[in-house]
Amino acid sequence: MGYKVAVVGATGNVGREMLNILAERQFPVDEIAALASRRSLGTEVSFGDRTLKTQDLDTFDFTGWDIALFAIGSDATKEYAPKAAKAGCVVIDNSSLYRYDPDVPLVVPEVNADAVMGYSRKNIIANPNCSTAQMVVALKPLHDRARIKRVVVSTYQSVSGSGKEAMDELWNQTKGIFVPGQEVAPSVYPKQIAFNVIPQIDVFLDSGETKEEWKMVAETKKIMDPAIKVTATCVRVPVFVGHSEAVNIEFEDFLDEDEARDILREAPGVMVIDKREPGGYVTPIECVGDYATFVSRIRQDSTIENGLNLWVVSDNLRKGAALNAVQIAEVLGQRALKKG
Ligand code: 2RA
Repeated sequence: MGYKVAVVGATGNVGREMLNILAERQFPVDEIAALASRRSLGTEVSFGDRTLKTQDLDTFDFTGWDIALFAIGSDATKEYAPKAAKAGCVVIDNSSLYRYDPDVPLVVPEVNADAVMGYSRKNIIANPNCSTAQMVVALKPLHDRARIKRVVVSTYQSVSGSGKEAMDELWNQTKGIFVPGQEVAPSVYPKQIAFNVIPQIDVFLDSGETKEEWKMVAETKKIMDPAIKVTATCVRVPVFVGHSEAVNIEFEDFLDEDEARDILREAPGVMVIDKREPGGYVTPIECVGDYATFVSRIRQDSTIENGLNLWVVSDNLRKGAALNAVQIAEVLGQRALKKG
């Protein structure tokens, strides 16, 4: 016996990946519903070798459904997630709406799987932001060994994190640069993204940091340890899929780079590719479609007493969103919503 699973926002980048990953990992599904807004109604999406027609989220009745994976914006989530949760369906939400709610667990299964059980407070579990998810997968095993005091992270985030329109903007702007008269002005982004980098992701806050940077701080604390200090600079780069991060870590205790490499090799969800030769590291193109968080360039930071540098790369639509949500559903199934 399996689960009745709804994917909300099934026509978006993340919703489609959720359906792919549920099928790939053979999540025990008895019934599947692909839900979308009225404007995408009837659009077909793939689920393994099946094709599903999207149904109207607005009129869908969640009664009797076990799990809903939400991949829509915060405003729509605010309207529909409480309806689903009230109907007894556990919501796993990819928006930022519930991430900082003390009554909603924020979960990365490799890091804090036990927190899933807090779902029962509101029938909602939050999925973290993509840039946080891959970072904490790499940080947790190192924190367990040497206690992290402070993290300085710079991100290089792909345009798929902003949705399909942003991917089109990068594609069309790139083509337009070579074809006179077909230049494409920035519309999703505040500046040209083709052949450029933009040091702004999400809105600016009064502190001067952007909301994406603030999310990395707040979410790392909630998922891993409130004592860890994080400072982030988040940058959009002209890459379609795959977020990269240069991470500098200061520990309480000394951690040798070779020991760190060994720890990361054994860590769940991590793949170490770290040869000190040209190309002996992972770039975003190589991580597309993969489940792992790749760690490369592991090396001592000799400017501080107990410091390490890492290069961390992952498929932002997978570990950063859809895969993490399906992994949460798997833990929920094993620990709480047992079937058959
Ligand atoms: C981004 N953080 O990459 C977003 C996606 N969740 O813009």
